[in-house]
Amino acid sequence: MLKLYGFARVNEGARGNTRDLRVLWALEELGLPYDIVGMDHPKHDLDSPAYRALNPFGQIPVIDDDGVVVSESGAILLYLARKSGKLIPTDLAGEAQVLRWCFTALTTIEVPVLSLWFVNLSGGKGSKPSEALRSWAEMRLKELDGWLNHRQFIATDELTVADILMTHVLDAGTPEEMLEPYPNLVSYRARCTERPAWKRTVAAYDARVQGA
Ligand SMILES: N[C@@H](CCC(=O)N[C@@H](CS)C(=O)NCC(=O)O)C(=O)O
Repeated sequence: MLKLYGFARVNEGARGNTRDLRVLWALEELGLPYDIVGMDHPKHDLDSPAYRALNPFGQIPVIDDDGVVVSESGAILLYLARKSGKLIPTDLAGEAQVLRWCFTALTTIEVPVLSLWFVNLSGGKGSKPSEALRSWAEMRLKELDGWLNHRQFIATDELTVADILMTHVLDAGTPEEMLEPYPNLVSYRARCTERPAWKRTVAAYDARVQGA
């Protein structure tokens, strides 16, 4: 049985936004059976030698699929999609579009948005780096909004794993007021988060994962 290492307890600020949700959502869309190995972050479960052997960076998520160990949410989603032949086209050209937009979500969009969050969190608010980061993030969000004009999903005409990654970056990683000027981003995120699989994922996470 596929094992997913996800949070059982995590600090209250992160609860509800953690990247194991990307994998849980994909598993729910795919209908694959799995067991959750619940990790207690404040108790330093992620620092144990056993967990570091699975992920040298001591981060969530990781899967162990009968000995196939994969970390990195993007790599995990692509593995699950290719394994099940769903949420990704099987032809090379279609697959290339999904790869393209998975990388876009995790590099072109998540990097500036996450860096801005981190600088602000570390007390850099109002400082030059924060302003520069803010315009970098805004520029990318505006460009993404343009791409989503007249598109339902990011990579193809159907939901793919690229949408799960992009939606989670926009939902969990991007401050709400930064999305407001971009109607295509707001409606895209709503279209994806209204899916029953995402709602089931969030309900199960909220019931299981404790805040600290
Ligand atoms: N690039 C990684 C990032 C994983 C990551 O940042 N995980 C966070 C939770 S959302 C974590 O485990 N943080 C705990 C820590 O770094 O101590 C991915 O996409 O999987």
